[in-house]
Amino acid sequence: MGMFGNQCEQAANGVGCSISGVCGKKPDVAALQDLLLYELKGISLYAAKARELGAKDAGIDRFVVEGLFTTVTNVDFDASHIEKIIRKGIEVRGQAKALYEKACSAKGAAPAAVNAPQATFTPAGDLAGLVRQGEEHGLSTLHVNDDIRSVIEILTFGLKGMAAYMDHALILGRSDDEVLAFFHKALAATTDASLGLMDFVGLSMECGKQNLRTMEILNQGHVETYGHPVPTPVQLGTRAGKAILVSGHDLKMLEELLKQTEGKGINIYTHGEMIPAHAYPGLKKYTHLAGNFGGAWQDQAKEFVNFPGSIIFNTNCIQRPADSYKDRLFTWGLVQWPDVTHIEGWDFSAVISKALDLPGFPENPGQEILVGFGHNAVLGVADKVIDAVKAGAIKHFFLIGGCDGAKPGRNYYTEFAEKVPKDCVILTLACGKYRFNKLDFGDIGGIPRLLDVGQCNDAYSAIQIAVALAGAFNCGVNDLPLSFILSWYEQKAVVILLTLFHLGIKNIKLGPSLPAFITPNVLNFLVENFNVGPIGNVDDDLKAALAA
Ligand code: SF3
Repeated sequence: MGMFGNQCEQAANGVGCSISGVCGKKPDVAALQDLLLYELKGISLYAAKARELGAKDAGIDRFVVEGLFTTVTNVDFDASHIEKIIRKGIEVRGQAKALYEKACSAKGAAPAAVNAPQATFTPAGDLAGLVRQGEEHGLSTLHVNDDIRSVIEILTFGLKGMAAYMDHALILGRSDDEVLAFFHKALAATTDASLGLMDFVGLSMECGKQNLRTMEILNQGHVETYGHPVPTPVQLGTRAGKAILVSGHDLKMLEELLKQTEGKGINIYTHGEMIPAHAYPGLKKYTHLAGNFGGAWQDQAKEFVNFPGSIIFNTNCIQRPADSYKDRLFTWGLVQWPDVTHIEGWDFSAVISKALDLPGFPENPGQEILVGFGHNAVLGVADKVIDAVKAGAIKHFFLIGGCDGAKPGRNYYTEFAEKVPKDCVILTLACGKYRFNKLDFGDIGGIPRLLDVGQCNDAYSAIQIAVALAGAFNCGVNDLPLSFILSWYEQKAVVILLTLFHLGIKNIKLGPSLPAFITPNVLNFLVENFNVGPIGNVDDDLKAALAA
């Protein structure tokens, strides 16, 4: 059996999954996701040409964005659902072709032939046939050079990550034409045998740029809908009453659930990447947004057993559910798991009635932790921060963040945070923060030493903080006393890295292991241009960062 998965950090033995995904993905689902990606390229071949002629279609754009997000790690594990998407995709490809042809005829030009097999393939009539097609088209044979293939994978995974953020933005009614055009241009480029290594390097850097814009519109969507996050204590204990747990990244879904549960005696708890929700004025005004339950995504199977209410995932990262809680688990949006009830649309009554049937929690208050240090909050006390740096009270900033995961090497991040000297501030974001966000770091002259910037997409906010600090000190971001200690897991982390590279940010330490899809030559390129390096020993890495 061949390799079918190497796109995330848990790829077996740091190379690739073969028999079954370490994430729980079965070979048939992996093959169908590959076929969906193959089909999306066919759609984008037409959509890119149509856009060159000024023609676009929001439905086609959205299908490609959602299709890409569907193939991100820990999103959709349901073969029959992916089959439905593929069959719909053939209709969408026809619409994209018609759009292109209509645009040509409006200009009085003859449409160019689109002969790439992605634009012409016919899906098999049954699921087994689709799986076989997916296996055939999983690994592109267009380029034989391993380095080119490696950069194409970086670009593809970057596009998948960016699609996740664009999907959230679209749900909030935000969009950007240039970003949508780039999805098509870049997907189409992966089918072009005439392009070489540096073309794909350029496209990968452009992907980083387009993702910065995507995170910006998502940030605008959040802030304009729910207000700027404000520093807010989050309760880790429980409140007496029925309970629903929300996991994922989507704030709009949480808001709808909060509205529909008002006055019903149900408390809503956040899980994983939903914890920053507590800091948004438009969400924290709901008094039944009670607290946060559990840690990062990889602990869900052991923690959800103890959640006495219903549980809903609105984006990744879902894992194989244990039988003990499968019947009270729901999915929404693009997340799907076979035999787990999926909520279509915005009616959460099934989740609510399940929660009402379950015992709920007793009153049991616990620790509180602070969230809500987005750029608006941090820059609101910028004068204090700058004075503290000038006076020598703050010596260095560490951005310790990214995705969490199950590998034992991830203790590095806990140990690193613990060993950061007392005159340094830690910025954190994404689910990697659960490695240390319950520790007491104290403060420096009233400025907390641990500042939780938010979700992974709030890397945008962290970048704004870094840029503002650089402006205040009249230097570049690379000249600031700031070190990036990042953990990666899936494709959203890949695109954030591309964004940091696009911004020219150097000296990033990355772990717990380097991506399986990066060849030694491509790694050398990244080292030479960005001095990116693997995490090593905490004491040595800390010493080197403080000496820089
Ligand atoms: Fe975490 Fe899945 Fe990446 Fe959003 S939630 S950072 S792994």
